[in-house]
Amino acid sequence: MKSIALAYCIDNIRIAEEIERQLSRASYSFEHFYCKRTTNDESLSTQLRGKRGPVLLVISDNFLKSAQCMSGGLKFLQERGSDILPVIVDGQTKDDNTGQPISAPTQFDRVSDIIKYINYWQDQYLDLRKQKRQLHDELDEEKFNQYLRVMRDISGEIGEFLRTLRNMDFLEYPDFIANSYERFFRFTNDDNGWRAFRDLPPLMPIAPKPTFEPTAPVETLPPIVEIKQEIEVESHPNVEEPILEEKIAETPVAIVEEAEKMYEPEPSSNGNFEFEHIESKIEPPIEIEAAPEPEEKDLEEEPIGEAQIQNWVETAYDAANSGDVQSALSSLADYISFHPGSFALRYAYAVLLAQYTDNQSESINQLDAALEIEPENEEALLLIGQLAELKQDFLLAKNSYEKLVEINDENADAYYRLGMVVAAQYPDQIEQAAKYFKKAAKYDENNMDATYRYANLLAEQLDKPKKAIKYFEKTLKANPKHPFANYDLAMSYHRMGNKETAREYYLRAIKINPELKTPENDKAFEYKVTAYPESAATHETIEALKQSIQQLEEMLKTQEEEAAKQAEAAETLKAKLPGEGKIALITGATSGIGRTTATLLAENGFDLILTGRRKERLDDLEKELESEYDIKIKTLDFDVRDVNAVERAIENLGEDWQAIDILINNAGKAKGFHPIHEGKLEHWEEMIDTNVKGLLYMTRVVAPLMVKRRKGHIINISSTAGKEVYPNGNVYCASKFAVEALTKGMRLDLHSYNIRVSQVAPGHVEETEFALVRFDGDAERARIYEDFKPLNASDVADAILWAITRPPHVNVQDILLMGTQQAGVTIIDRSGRAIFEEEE
Ligand code: NDP
Ligand code: 8X3
Repeated sequence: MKSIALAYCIDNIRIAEEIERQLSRASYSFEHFYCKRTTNDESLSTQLRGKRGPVLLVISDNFLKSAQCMSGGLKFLQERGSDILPVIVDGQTKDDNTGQPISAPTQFDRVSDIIKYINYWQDQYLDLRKQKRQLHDELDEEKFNQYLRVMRDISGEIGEFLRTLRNMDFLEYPDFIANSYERFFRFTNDDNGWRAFRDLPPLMPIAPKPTFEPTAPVETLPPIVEIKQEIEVESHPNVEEPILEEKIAETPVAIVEEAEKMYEPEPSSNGNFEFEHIESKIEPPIEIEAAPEPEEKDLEEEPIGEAQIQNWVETAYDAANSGDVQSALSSLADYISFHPGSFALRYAYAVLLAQYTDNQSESINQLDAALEIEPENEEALLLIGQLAELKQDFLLAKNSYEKLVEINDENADAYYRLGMVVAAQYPDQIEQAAKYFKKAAKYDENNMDATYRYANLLAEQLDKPKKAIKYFEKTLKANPKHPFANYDLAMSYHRMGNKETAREYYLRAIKINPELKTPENDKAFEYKVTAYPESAATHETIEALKQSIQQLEEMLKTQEEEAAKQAEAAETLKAKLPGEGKIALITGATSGIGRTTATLLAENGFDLILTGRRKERLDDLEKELESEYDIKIKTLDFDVRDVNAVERAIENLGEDWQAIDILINNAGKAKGFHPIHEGKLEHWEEMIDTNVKGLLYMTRVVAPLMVKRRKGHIINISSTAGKEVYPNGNVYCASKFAVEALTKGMRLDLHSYNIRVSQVAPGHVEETEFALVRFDGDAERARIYEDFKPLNASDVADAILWAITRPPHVNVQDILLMGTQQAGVTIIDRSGRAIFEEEE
């Protein structure tokens, strides 16, 4: 019997039973995991946590609206992706008028479908908050808050959940059962099973119809809420209707952010983007009186008694705690208008906003104002960081925590949070994350999670198993029952080739956490179930021996570690980054290939001149790179089509910056996709002016500076479109053919001045705005990379870095690169990108 986990919402049990009835004839046994509509029981993802192997996930409208099904669902999809076969089935609801059961289609392929679910969860969350206020005295506060957090998490994740699902190999139910469940057998890699199953006499399918037979008890509010007066939540078995008409007045940030992510907004007639359709959904927030900004003079205002302020603050907190947030906020706003220079009042105001309104942005604004009064206040900086994390503004969170550790370099909490943010959001800065965890552990000895996370990064990401061992052991010393540390130690020893010790730790690991005992692990650690009969005396001798071996190993380990540390330090001293002392100018650095190249060159020590038209983006990038790398940056915002602007920008650079070593002519674009007789003249002009003339203007001003210094390197970004023409590509292709001709021409004219000229010609590249620009911001048309894996912007950046770091006597003339699934401009294997995502 082959065992499969079958997970579903209880409302769809009929379908689950039908699947089991059919497929159990092919020697499959199904372990059922199901969820109801609330979170009172374990969530589905928790139930499935220890379950290895394939999972058949039946997803329906009911599933997507069930807190218990959805809680932790995104992480589950992301972690177990290829183990899961999602099967999409219709949900069930009841007709509003007749009360009859009807089916509720489960759709998530259009943006509007996704928005529908986001709204649903946002409403659930808001209603619950409202109930919290109404039931203030009768609540089990802690449990309610816990439930509230679950709802908030789901409402923040549902969009991503659906997008992740969309990118998986999901099946609609009819496709799932088609051809004798062929896709199921393919999923389980069981060709023989399928052949045998096809030959069985058919079992009449039972059409899973909508039903209201009580497949699951209809839940009211989660029982965790101990409410004296009963609250009716039920409307039909699937969807909990909001019990309160009046929506809580709050800005549903998640909706806006999700919508922004998914919609490329239509430009309005005046050319500005509008979000009217979204804004119309946003109801006014709890009225927050904007607390006045502090002015210079406020900082010198008459001091007021601390006790008095404390009193006001406490009164406001009391009011808020007893449910009157509105009056707490307005009274604080009043006090602030009389005492705008009081840090304590502003801070309290921000805390109330953070605690009671979920309006993180406004709370952050108020904290910023408070910090103008006390710029080094650690609590305010910490709170900004936390709020920014909630808002998923990780750069702000990181900056705030970094400032905090600048002020207090022993702030363990800030280091820990920095570690968490950097490890999760900045995969290219894992070493830094590890350092933060190390410091967090150093300054807070009780923070064992920091020690464990440090060890984990060392082992998993930084390939330093030996060092990791020390910290895993420290973790174990503090918590001998740690659920994973033994296993991590086993892995680390295994990696280092010390199989004996690895096995010992594995044995301890599975004793504490039996879920870790899998056939694969048994095999890897050569664990045999046979027990050796052992006398007490032998046992003692073995234990004593083990101890002395361990002591010996520890001694050797310390010596080896010292030696490794010294070698590492010497290595760091020696290593010189390839870009040190060199200046690279990149056009089009505000997005896509240019931006990614800027980051890679910064990492490699180049000083950078970054150009583009969008100044704020240049400013942000400058800040980001300067805070990360020890390099100098200059930003220039101009349009490459404007020859005067190009000349002015380079002339005004000053002598030091004019010593440009590398010019990367990257700014460029395609506009439109029409046959020649329908092409738009303005598109043609924009492409020729940017891709050809812009590149020429840049070269015309920078090349003489290189000629004067008799050194330099020009990289032109062409395209496969400059090698082959494709239908409707006419003018864009011509412009890139021109780039190739110009690359060759420049090389002929400049080689005798010791100037290298190269070209990089990529095929399709994602992580850029290229397609969006080509289709005038039409996000739907721009979805051209969904069914194959093109290049990443970083692949092109790698090629550029490689070309500019060859020894001076080598000129790489041309790099043509495409994704593996692309064989020519129009020859693309569009059978899906999953295998590349699994591998990478
Ligand atoms: P993006 O649209 O992401 O980036 C284009 C960059 O060019 C932006 O930084 C933009 O900045 C800048 N730019 C556009 N017009 C001007 C202008 N008039 N003046 C100054 N800067 C300008 O696309 P990519 O990163 O994909 O494109 C980079 C290059 O790569 C282009 O030459 C493109 O033809 C080429 N290419 C792209 C491929 C792809 O599939 N993506 C494949 C092959 C080649 P701002 O708007 O701020 O001015
Ligand atoms: C971009 C690649 O094929 O869209 O230059 O022209 S393509």
